Amino acid sequence: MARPRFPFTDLREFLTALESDGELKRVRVPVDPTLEISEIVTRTVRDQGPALLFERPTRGEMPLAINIFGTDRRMATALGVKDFDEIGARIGDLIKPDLPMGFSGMMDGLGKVMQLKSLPPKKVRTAPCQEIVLKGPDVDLNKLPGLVTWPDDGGIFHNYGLTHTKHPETGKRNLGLYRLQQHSRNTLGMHWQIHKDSTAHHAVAERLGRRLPVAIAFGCDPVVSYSATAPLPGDIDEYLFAGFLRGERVEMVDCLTVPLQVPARAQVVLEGYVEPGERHPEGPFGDHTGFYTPVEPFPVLHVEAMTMQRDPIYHSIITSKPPQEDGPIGRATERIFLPLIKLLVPDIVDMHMPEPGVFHNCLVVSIRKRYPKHAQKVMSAVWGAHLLSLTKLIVIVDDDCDPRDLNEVAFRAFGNVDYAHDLVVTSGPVDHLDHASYQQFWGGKAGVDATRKLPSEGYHRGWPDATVMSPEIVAKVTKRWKEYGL
Ligand SMILES: [Mn+2]
Repeated sequence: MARPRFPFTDLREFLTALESDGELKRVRVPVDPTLEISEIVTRTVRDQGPALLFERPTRGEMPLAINIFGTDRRMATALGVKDFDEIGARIGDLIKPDLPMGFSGMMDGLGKVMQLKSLPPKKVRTAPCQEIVLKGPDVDLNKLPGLVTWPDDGGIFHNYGLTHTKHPETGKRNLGLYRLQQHSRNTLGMHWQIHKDSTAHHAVAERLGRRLPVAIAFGCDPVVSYSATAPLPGDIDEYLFAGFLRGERVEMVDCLTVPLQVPARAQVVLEGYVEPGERHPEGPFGDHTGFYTPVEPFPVLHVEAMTMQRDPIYHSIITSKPPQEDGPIGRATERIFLPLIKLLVPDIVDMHMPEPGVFHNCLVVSIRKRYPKHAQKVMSAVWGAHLLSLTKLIVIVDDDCDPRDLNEVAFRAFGNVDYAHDLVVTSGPVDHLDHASYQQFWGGKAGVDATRKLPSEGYHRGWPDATVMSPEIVAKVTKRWKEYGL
């Protein structure tokens, strides 16, 4: 069989492509989804190893695919590019013509990109994801090989369930990725963190005193699975974004018991509702922060229907202290969204979230400094920008520093700073999962201005020149290198 090509129609095609690239290995012996798979995947990710298909998990009734995005190369294959910057450039080119400014500019810009390349989902009437239908008492989440990832986790979790909701008033759809704790054979904990789009939908439903319909899809085509993680502004449809990335429309089908649509070629779909006011303790769960997040009350999904393909494959992901599979996902997002962030903050030349910073803990930004306190202006802009606002530490460097070269960044951040002048300390919202802030949801933030300082900033000593060897000598030594006998 020929290797399937991008855009992949479903998870199975992507796995076939990975297998023919030598990027997928099958594990044929029985393996325990409680902890054993977690340890295997963590080691595999650390070694930049292949995607894994566990053919015989000892819980559930189907094989489990994992680590499918575990290297930058596989993530790029999933998105049909060699380099993530290709997508950023496509977005950048489309919005350049009329240079919108500011936050609304970015939203308009992104909206325009999506409309210019408008590839909305295509509705189909029959779908592989509904080949098998289980309703009411036949629903059993134990058919899925949900994982226990860490020894003190509160139970079984489903970590790659693509969650579909609609805003109860505007009808706008959201696709998001939230961990799901299996409370019983037909209920799940919805870990809707405070800053997330589905959380907002749920809040509106509760205000109206209405049930919120929810549909969760497991094992979608890799672009849709990636799009669920993308930090899109709340009113931008993830499926329009997925269509733009795929270059082809996503086929969707009506759910059987809720007024929502799901990808027709999903492997497994759960349909149900969240009752207003209902909460159940959720957690603990070992998250990507590298720590257990504490038990908190979260909404509960009552699953009323479970549909699936005839021979489904379940998809999941492991979260832990980096390196982990969300690293490549985050790096793709960083490159894809850079042109949009530049629209919002045009001063940014380049930026990078170092992996040990777990996304929100550290952002390095390079700028071409033009006026006094320019670095401080950029810090304020970042702290005001959509989900970047959750960033705790911002390091600003000059544009002759590559933000991905962490040794060079550290050299500047350690050496170019007078802490009485170049440190900004403030407070603001922090990630729901942040454990260091003294209270939940907000805390202290710092900005380090590691740029060269100007006389107009009160620095009158004359910034020293960096020691750089003259090019003639570099050339001479290169030429004579063998003569030295070194
Ligand atoms: Mn969204």
